[in-house]
Amino acid sequence: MTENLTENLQILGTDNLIAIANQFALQGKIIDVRAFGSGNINDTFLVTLDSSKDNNFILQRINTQVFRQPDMVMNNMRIFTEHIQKRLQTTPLERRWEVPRVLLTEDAENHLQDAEGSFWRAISFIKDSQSFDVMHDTEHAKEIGYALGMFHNLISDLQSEKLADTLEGFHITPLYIRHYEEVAAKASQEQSSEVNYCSQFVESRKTWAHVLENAKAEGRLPLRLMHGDPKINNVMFDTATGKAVSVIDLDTVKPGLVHYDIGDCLRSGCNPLGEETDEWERVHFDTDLCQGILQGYLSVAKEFLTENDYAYIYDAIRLITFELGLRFFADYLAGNVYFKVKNPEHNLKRALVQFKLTESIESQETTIRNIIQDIK
Ligand code: GN1
Ligand code: MG
Repeated sequence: MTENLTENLQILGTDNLIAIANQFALQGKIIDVRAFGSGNINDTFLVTLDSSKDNNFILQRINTQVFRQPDMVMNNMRIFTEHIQKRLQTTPLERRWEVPRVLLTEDAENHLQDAEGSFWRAISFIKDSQSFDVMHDTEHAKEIGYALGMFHNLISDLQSEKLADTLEGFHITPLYIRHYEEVAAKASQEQSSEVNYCSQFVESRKTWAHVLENAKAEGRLPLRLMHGDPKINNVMFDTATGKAVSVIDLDTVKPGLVHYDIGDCLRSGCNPLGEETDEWERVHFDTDLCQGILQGYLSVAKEFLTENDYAYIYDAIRLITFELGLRFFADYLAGNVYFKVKNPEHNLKRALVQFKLTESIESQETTIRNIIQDIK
């Protein structure tokens, strides 16, 4: 997404960005602002200061078309980061683990609104850390799993009602199906073989797509707090030790199912070509990486998982992969209104990647179920 981000930087202007960043209470002078990361929703920048301590922070413009009540997002963030900080103080871990902090403005506000009405906020940068878009090996996979497990563990004793629902319908697959049906009925795109493949792919899995929502409604899966977006580049690794040290991108931490997270982490982590690959026909789900992530996850999550939770892990992996394909495909049909794109076909390509990955998961169902059975 680098071109997209550079474009944003040009539109917003470095001087404007510096002026906005300067309104946060800073310890030093700004020496650089640059587009950062590969997010599909918000605009993210890395700000560098001339100070010797904490010389970087993250400046973000929240996409208020998606997060319609950004105040609620910030309020949630304050509640769960305080909870986690307290837990870490009372029961320190034996390894480095950090939680991003919300940085306040000079007026002690957790965000600011610019003249155009854009919503800006600043978040601390996890020092000496980096993230990766694709998985390296099973050690890396175990660390990603550990990070998600640790994140779930640290919020598992915070009541889910304490956090607001900041993005209604997020990960509720039947609602994405309904939205897809609405946009497909109006869509005017050419019926290419790729579009037909996607339509048929969705059509043949529509009834099954209720699997997690049914389990939730029937009380087999409890509502818990979740991260909402634990893709692999949202896990930060210590640059010296190579160990996971933080989970970032906390906008979607809210009540939901931990299964959405497990599914999302595996669909993102076990696709060695990455979700932005052009070679969608070669996409596959790597079961060794799957085993690594689940091992790392269960090393910290065993305490709070029930027998039913294990029973739905396979469905979660398959469903969240399918769901992201469905979300990309529907957005393509709707004219690319939700996810940022580099070209008009971008969301169609992304959908094909996720559907190929879903097929690969389906063809390895027995292996994946055996992995879950063996390590639980
Ligand atoms: C979006 O913006 P980003 O990249 O953090 C999306 C996730 C998707 C992801 C796919 C709020 O996250 O659900 O899994 O793209 N976030 C939202 O890359 O819709
Ligand atoms: Mg995100």
